Amino acid sequence: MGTPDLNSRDSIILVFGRTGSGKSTFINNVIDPEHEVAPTDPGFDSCTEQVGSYLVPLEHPFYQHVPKSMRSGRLFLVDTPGFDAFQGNASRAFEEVCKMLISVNDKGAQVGGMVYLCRCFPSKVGGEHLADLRVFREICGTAFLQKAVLCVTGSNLCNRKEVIENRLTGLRDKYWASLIEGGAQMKLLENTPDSANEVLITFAQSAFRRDHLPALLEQLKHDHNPQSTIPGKIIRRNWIRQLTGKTLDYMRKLLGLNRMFVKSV
Ligand SMILES: Nc1nc2c(ncn2[C@@H]2O[C@H](COP(=O)(O)OP(=O)(O)OP(=O)(O)O)[C@@H](O)[C@H]2O)c(=O)[nH]1
Ligand SMILES: [Mg+2]
Repeated sequence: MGTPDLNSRDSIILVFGRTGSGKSTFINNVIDPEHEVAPTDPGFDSCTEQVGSYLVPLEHPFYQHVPKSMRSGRLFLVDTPGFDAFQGNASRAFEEVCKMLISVNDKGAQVGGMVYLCRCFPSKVGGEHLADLRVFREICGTAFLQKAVLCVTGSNLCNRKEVIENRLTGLRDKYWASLIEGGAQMKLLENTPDSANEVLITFAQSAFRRDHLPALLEQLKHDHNPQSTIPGKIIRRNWIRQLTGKTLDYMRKLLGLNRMFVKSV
């Protein structure tokens, strides 16, 4: 698993989102709903630990929607680990994504689009969510937003329509507003093949068109070092912030224990 064997007619769509947002589930629903080609997990820990690419089968209805002149290429979906997932390894996951982008570019293939998944019901939209969104924004840049689809997953966890509407409005009008103004589309993604295929077909007209490059790839073309790119720097900064927070927590606990020990002697 890793970078697919691409030729210049092929295209990839990258799937991003925080851990547990449903990236691998989306890919399974498109590629093969009967078999779990991309591993998923309902537990608390992050599941996907490496970037993986999956060929959308050539008999998939997606290709029928691609303009005839571009229909000779193949489409791959790229599953990514959530950049929030493994603290220390977030930079490693990002490096893998960069390596794949460089290889796609070297082979003359296309980055046909990006999907960003977000759960409808995070407890609150906190700092980590915003940091993740910022990384996605920087990966896309401005022009490439036209090839981005923002998806809300997990809406079936609530059966009150007005609550779901309220969450969607919050994302549309506040947190995702600038991305949508820039050209990104927003979709409700259910955990079904029909819904996943509908999202995929959104890309049919543009996935093989040679127009915009993601901002991250533009940066990598000048400097292959992922850590020199803007999203690379943000991921690293977030990791240092998390590590500092954890160290401080640990020291606080240690000091608390020491006080208890002093009191008891
Ligand atoms: N209710 C509900 N559950 C979902 C949905 N999408 C995914 N899930 C469940 O959420 C869990 C996590 O989904 P994954 O597809 O593994 O999430 P991921 O984004 O790939 O997670 P990482 O690999 O850890 O980054 C699985 O148990 C899925 O069955 C959805 O739309 N609705
Ligand atoms: Mg996964």
